[in-house]
Amino acid sequence: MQTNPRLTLAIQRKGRLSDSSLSLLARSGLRFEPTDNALICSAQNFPVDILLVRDDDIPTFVKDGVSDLGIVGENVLQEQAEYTHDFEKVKSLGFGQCRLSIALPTEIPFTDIQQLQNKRIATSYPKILRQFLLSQQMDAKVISISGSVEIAPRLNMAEAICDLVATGKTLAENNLKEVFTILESQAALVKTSKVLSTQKKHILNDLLQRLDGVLAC
Ligand code: PRT
Ligand code: ZN
Repeated sequence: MQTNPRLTLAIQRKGRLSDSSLSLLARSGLRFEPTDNALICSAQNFPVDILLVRDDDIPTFVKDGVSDLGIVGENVLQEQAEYTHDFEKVKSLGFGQCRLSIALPTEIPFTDIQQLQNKRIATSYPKILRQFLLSQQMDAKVISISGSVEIAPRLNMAEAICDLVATGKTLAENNLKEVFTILESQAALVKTSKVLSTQKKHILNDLLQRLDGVLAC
């Protein structure tokens, strides 16, 4: 017996992009009821299954074709850049805006990014930071930590940090100042590069039309 195909879309289960991702889908007319611990949730009125996962895993799911689509920050996509030929960015979605910036302790005067030459920079985005340093022909020691990067200068682990900034409140609270933006980011819809069946392509086109309608408002 042949079952009707359904598109899969991976979104962040719990975090900064979750509510806006669910809201975008709801405003696009999809009806679904995610429960607290559910990892998958089927739209009741549209052939889409929503996978609720950690944001860092979304590029892998989409790359492997486990999920046809994903909604994830461009910062995460870029950090996992080896996958770029395995998925296509369909569109930016206008939420989850932030920037990846270099920040210094407030008391350190900033003149030029070159002053970080041979210094230590703590970050959760080692790949993007290394690419940036290379583009500036700079050498600096990249200290890779997975969270609470803002604490590194106070612990004398690093002279600077490279982290996501939205309002700048967290930096200020930690006596840090933003001095240089490396990357502007927002949430994006990505699609697997694996070939979709004709039926799935139809579902995708329908979904994209709905999303475009909402995003145009
Ligand atoms: O559990 P999971 O792995 O899914 O979530 P996560 O903890 O890795 O990610 P999460 O929910 O923190 O962020 C998901 C995505 O939201 C990021 O990848 C970005 O694309 C986007 N985003 C937008 C942000 C921010 N704004 C943001 N402000 N991600 C993180 N922050 C953090 C930042 O790291 C810093 O600690 O918020 C702090 C700074 O915020 P401000 O407003 O004080 O400047
Ligand atoms: Zn994450």
